[in-house]
Amino acid sequence: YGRPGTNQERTFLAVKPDGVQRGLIGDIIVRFEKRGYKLVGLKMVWPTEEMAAEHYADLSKKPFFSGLVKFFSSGPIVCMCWEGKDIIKQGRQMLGETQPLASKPGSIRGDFSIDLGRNICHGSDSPDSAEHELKMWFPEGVNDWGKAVDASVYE
Ligand code: RTP
Repeated sequence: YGRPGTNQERTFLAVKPDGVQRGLIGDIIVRFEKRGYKLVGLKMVWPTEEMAAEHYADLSKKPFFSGLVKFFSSGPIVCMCWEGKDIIKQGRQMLGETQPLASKPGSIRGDFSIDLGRNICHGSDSPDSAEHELKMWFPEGVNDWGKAVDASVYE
C-alpha cells in the first residue's frame, strides 16, 4: 500500500456522491494527473450504509454522523489510489479545507463547492488512515506500475 516518505507514497482519494452527480470526476482526476501523480487504482462503488459507517467510524459520535452516512451511501462514489511524493499531504492540500468557505480558490473544494456537507471529495488525512482506507476500499490491491513495460507511444 505504498511507503510513506518515498516517491511511492500512496493515498486514498474519493469523489463523493455529489461530485459524481455533478460530473466532476474528470475535473478532479485531471488536476492530480497534471501535477504529476500516478493513478494506480480506480473504481466506482455504490457504498452500503455499513460501508459508509465504517469509512466514517471516527465520526460516529458526531451529531451529523447519520446524515453523513446516508449521504455517502446515496449514490456511487469514485475510489482512487494515487501515488507519488508527499501525496497524502499534497492530496489534502489540493482538495482544500473541510469547510468550503475556508478553501482557497484553486483548490478543488475552493473551486467547486459551497456547503460543508457537499464538499465533493475525500482524502486520507495521515499515513495510517491512508493504509486503513486503501485496505478497506481496495481489498483486492492496486496496480504496480513499476512493473509496466513502457508501451505508451510507440508499438
Ligand atoms: P473527508 O473525510 O470527507 O475528507 O473530510 P475531512 O477529513 O476534511 O473532514 P471530517 O472532519 O473527517 O468530516 C468528514 C465529512 O463530514 C462532513 N461534515 N459535516 N455538518 C457538519 O458539521 C459536518 N462536519 C463535517 C463533511 O462533508 C466532511 O468532509
